[in-house]
Amino acid sequence: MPVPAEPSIFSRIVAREIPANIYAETDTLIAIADIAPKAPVHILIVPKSEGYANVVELAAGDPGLLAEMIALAAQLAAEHADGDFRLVFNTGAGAGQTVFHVHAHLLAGSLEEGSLA
Ligand code: D5M
Repeated sequence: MPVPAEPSIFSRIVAREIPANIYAETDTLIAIADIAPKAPVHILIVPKSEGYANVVELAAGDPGLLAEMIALAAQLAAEHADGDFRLVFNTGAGAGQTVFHVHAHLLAGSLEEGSLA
């Protein structure tokens, strides 16, 4: 699969080239605070590998890694909120995706109707 010419903002965070508030890190994933939170708990769950631009590509290419993302979301929602959560995968520029390195928005903590990332 093609490798992007420039590292994404998330790859630069994984490489510690730019700072982030890191909630969790595994061999395959990093979880960071979103820079512009839309909910009391707003964490981005990101594969360290930059190989997949969006969740559709990830689901087709590495469904196990997608399952790891969901399991980490549940863990973080239990640790930082009441365990209930919303996961948002913006997919495509028309849907608001701005970083084309697949990531899940974990939203939790007293969510209101319509509080989407
Ligand atoms: O979501 C991309 C998200 O990434 C958006 O909510 C802002 C967030 N972002 C961008 N730069 C940073 C840094 N440096 N730290 C933390 N969060 C960041 P999308 O679904 O692509 O619109």
